[in-house]
Amino acid sequence: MVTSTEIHSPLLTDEEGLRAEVEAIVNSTPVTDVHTHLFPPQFNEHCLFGIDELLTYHYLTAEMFRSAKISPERFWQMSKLARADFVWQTLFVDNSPTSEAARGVISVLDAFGLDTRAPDLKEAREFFTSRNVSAHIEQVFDIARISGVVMTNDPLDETEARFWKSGSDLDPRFKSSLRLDRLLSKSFDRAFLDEWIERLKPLYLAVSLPADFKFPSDDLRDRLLREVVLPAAKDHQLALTLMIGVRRRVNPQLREAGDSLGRADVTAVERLCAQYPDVKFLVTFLSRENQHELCVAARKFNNLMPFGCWWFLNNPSIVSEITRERFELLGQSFIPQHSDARVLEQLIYKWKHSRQQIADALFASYRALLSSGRAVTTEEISRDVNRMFSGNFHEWIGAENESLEKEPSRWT
Ligand code: FIX
Ligand code: ZN
Repeated sequence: MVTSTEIHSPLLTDEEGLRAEVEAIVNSTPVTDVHTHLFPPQFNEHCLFGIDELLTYHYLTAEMFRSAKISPERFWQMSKLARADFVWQTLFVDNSPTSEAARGVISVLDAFGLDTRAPDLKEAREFFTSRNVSAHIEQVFDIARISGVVMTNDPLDETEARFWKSGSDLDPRFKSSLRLDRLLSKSFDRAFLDEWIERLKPLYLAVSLPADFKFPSDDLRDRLLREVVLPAAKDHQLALTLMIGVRRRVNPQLREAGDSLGRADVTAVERLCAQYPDVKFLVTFLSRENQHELCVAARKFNNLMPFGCWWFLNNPSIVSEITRERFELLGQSFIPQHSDARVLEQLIYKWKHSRQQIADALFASYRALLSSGRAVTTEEISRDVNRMFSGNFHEWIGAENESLEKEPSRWT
């Protein structure tokens, strides 16, 4: 029987009406993009946008080598514009762009009314170079319905360090996160980390870890995590983001397109969560095989927040599977997606495509609930989507009690 003790809006008992409502809410709710590699113009060469950057994205480089007869040496000798032309010719003219990354470029061109079957890049180049960067960022955020993006900030990067040390104000649409990968491969002390936390005011600390990551372990990274990073996370009340399962440069000739993945050991995360109950962990795994174990670990530790369908998992069929699995095991206590965008306009396609899968999976959950005897209301759908698209993250970064309209201190 369909009942409700407190009805604010009508119960959605008709499947077609329910589907329409879920799609409308998922498509219009602003999202906080919790992990990207985007930067505002103040970061000079790190601020990437436009068709040449879109086409030379490492996802597409890897795919191009499968369809063109060109050696990596020759490809890397070409200028960026020539590489973009080559990728367009190979993947979009000589072949149909059906891969997720290639279809993504089509979604971007379509969003701006550009010719998706163009024989060359003339029109697209003219369009993107004519844009005012700040207005363009605004428009992209608007189309993708993004309320803010979190950057990946490496204190050892010279361009970044120049910006942070200049004391300039950060573009408020971009938030910082302190990335520890390079630091953890060297050595650093607590004073150094505290200084960078003070400078960046990051929303969280983050590290990507290899598929063979173990905790505990007998190495420098383990010592630094235990002695420096985890105590700092606790003292500053900063969540620690773990992105686990990457195998870097399995084919070094492909450069940044040469990274792969491996199945990792989820018990390492369970031990971290158990030993550091005062630290909140945001965790994603790169291997599809780890996803179910991650959900089960999250059921055991409420300081663990699964997030995103990372990199090789960001394909509609896999996003659909993982999201449904998470609904079934975790309710709405997870962050369904992040974009990992490196090029501004990727926000458009990554979020458009993800929202489609999230809406389908959420509709399927509510339909199952309906068939068990409980209907949902529009208000409840909005509450659930808001929780997943921003609430869970704001809780993890300690901003959950502050109204976003009032621009909370850490979030702004
Ligand atoms: O380590 C990371 O943050 C990864 O997301 C990147 O290194 C990777 O190259 C990427 O862009 C995946 O989407
Ligand atoms: Zn990333």
